[in-house]
Amino acid sequence: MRKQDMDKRVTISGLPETPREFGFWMDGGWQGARTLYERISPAHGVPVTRIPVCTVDDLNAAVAAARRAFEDRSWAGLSGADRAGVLLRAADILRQRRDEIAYWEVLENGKPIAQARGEIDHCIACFEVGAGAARMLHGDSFNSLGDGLFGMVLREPVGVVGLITPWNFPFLILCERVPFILASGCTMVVKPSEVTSATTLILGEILAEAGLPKGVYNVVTGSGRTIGQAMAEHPDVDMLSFTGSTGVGRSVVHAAADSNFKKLGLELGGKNPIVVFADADLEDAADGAAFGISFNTGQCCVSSSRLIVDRRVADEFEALVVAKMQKIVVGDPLDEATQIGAITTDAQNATILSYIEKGKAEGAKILTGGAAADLGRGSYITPTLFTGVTRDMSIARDEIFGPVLSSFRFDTTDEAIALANDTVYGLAASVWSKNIDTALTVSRRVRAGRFWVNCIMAGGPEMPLGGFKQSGWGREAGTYGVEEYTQVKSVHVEIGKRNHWIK
Ligand code: TXE
Repeated sequence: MRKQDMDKRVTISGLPETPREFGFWMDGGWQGARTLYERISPAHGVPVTRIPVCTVDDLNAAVAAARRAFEDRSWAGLSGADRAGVLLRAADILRQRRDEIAYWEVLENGKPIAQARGEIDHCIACFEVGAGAARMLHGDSFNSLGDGLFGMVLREPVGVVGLITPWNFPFLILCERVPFILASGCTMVVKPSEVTSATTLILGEILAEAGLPKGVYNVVTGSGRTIGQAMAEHPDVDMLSFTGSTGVGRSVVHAAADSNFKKLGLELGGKNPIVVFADADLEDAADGAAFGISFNTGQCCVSSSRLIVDRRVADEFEALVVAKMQKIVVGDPLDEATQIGAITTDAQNATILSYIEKGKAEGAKILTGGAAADLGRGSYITPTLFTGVTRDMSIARDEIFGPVLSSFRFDTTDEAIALANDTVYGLAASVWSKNIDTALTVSRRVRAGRFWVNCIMAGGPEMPLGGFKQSGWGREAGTYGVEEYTQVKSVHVEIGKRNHWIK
């Protein structure tokens, strides 16, 4: 059976009888691979997908396809309106295939099905916003250079983009980038995480059906160490967008420097503060704090993992957070009622548990959680709140990437801001206060790329995302995201007769 036919026949409830087998996606079609990697559902312990282990030759072929598609102008040469048309058709197809894509996200990642569907809705919005941005992309002009000279600033697509994505939001992080890269006129090769590749591959089929010319979107699956590294070193990749760990981000920077100085976009780790003042609506803030660290089992780059709370209400507030955390439904991600599902990989599970042990050993006190939840199969960790955390502890400094919240106390606004900024990261932050002066002061002085006032993880793809400090370079999504994948060219036009240099 052809893979395309298999797509139409998947059941989207219960566990698959046999793992779904994929090819990799190149030049507008499925490609066979010699070796396959079998992904086991982290929640259910059964094989769910079989994904190609591509070779560096496969990568080279995909980059060549993306290069051909860029140079032949089949995409970059279209009007913004035509590019928008493809993106809008893709949004429609995503709407039709929403449940199917959500299902494979659940099986490979372990996230709850209801959450996964919500993420696909966000992805649809990304394509719609990308379509608008494609039509509105424009440069600038300088009518101020005198009567004899006119200046234009053109925005041109960077060229062939490499995109390396992680496993925590396989489809959402992909869709926060792909429509904006496409809107710019670039072509691309994607390398998803080896453990969550299915939906990135499915997107190839969707984009082809939407009318994307062949070679514009290619997916090469396999390990970071081989395919990811080769992509970062590739001399014919013009730009690389990497989302993942700070350590690999650093190696990608070296690889870019040692190859062709490719332009880089980096979204790396975070240790994001949530600052709660005594005048906040404490019930709302407690819900926000419990949600901010537990959503996606804390495996979010923007998880609010440091609670910085006004000492006057700290005991009361921590008790509210504990009550909220204890009500969170931890369970099988295919169950509609589940709020947090399985930890995505064994390695991540071990990392989170080791940080819980470090927190205890360093003298912090657990108010709730702090243990694995035994559901018979899969790895689950209950939402955890540590109090009595000091700045030097590893649970205060390191990105844990799990449902583990560390609580600190402050007496003054300046102290709260200093605590919030006491991290090498700067991805996101949140402040809770009903005092506009306080909320604005904290928003302006905390160094983070995304900020939420009396809310958390709110927003849409219209708004840019990205980090300050060691959380990364550049911005994704919205018009800022499209511009990131362009470079500007200054065009100078002389008007009238030249004033000769040689008289
Ligand atoms: O990330 P990796 P891992 C953080 C989080 C987590 C830690 C480790 O703290 O605990 O990173 O997760 C590809 N050259 N974040 O090990 O390895 C890899 O195949 C090029 C935060 O899974 O960075 C995958 O596609 N690419 C983060 C992607 O990089 C390489 C999301 C991310 O994997 C490569 C994920 C190499 N040498 C983890 N090695 C966020 N910002 O949201 C691996 N990759």
